[in-house]
Amino acid sequence: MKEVDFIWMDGDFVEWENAKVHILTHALHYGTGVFEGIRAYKTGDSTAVFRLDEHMERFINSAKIINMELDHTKDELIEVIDKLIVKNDLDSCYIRPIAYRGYKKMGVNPLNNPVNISIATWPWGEYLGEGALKNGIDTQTSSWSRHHPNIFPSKAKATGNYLNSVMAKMEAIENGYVESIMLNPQGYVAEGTGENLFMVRNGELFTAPTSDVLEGITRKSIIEIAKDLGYSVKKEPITRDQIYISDEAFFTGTAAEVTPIKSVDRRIISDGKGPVTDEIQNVFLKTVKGKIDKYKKWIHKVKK
Ligand code: PPE
Repeated sequence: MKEVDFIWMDGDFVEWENAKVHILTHALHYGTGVFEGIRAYKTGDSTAVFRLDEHMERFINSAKIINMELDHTKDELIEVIDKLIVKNDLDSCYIRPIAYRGYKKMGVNPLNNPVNISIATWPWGEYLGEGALKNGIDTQTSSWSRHHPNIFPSKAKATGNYLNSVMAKMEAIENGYVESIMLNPQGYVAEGTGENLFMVRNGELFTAPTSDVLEGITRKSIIEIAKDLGYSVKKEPITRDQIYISDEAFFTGTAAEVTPIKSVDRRIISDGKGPVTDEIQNVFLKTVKGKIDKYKKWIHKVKK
């Protein structure tokens, strides 16, 4: 990965190579952390962070779900992000806030351990491989199911939840695919290991209801963009074979942006990128760079 100069840890800007934690950090053993993934894009003379407020809102909500009280407010954390981008001299980057139960006591009970917090930034290119945005990717249906909501707090972007994604991701790669599509415990399509999913059939868009998936901020943006473009968007259970016979399908996420799905379980979906995906990807990539007036409300300009 591309290293930069500083990572912010519990109030201090620490040099990248010194941003370390104790081996008995609670979160390392028990998955007791929450994180966010945010992207900043270069726009003309400044840096634009996409939907920063919503990401930090979700961060705080994730912490609430797993019973962690943060000793920094949303506004304080936003100020840190501004400073960190400037200090690291970045004009486009990925931003990773993480809050976690730190070192004090061992054992499952986290309540006596401190809550630590850190923010890192680094340049991050195409998440699903070079050319993925243009050419699309090959996917499989995972043999691992997505979370049942009463097994994991699936609305929290919690570190522990991600072992499920890690298993499905490794399975995809070992089988020669780029990404897995995960089904919910009832067998309906939920999401990718780090993305939400849309399919297009007969000019209409479909995506899983939020009950089954992470409430993706890109997903929400795409729904608004698609509706503004005149498409109907249905949030309803989708079966894997509906995707096999869809006209187009694509993943959305902060890291993945809008990545076309070329095939699922070796059924070709579209020859790379269909026209609807193309149109939506185009508008999205302009939106995040602050080039569309209507969506400038989603842009936070970094204060230098
Ligand atoms: N589902 C999952 C499981 C998920 O992890 C993400 C984001 C999304 C949907 C899309 O959410 P949003 O970014 O708000 O549109 N995954 C993040 C982490 C990726 C990683 O490998 O780390 C991301 O895209 O930043």
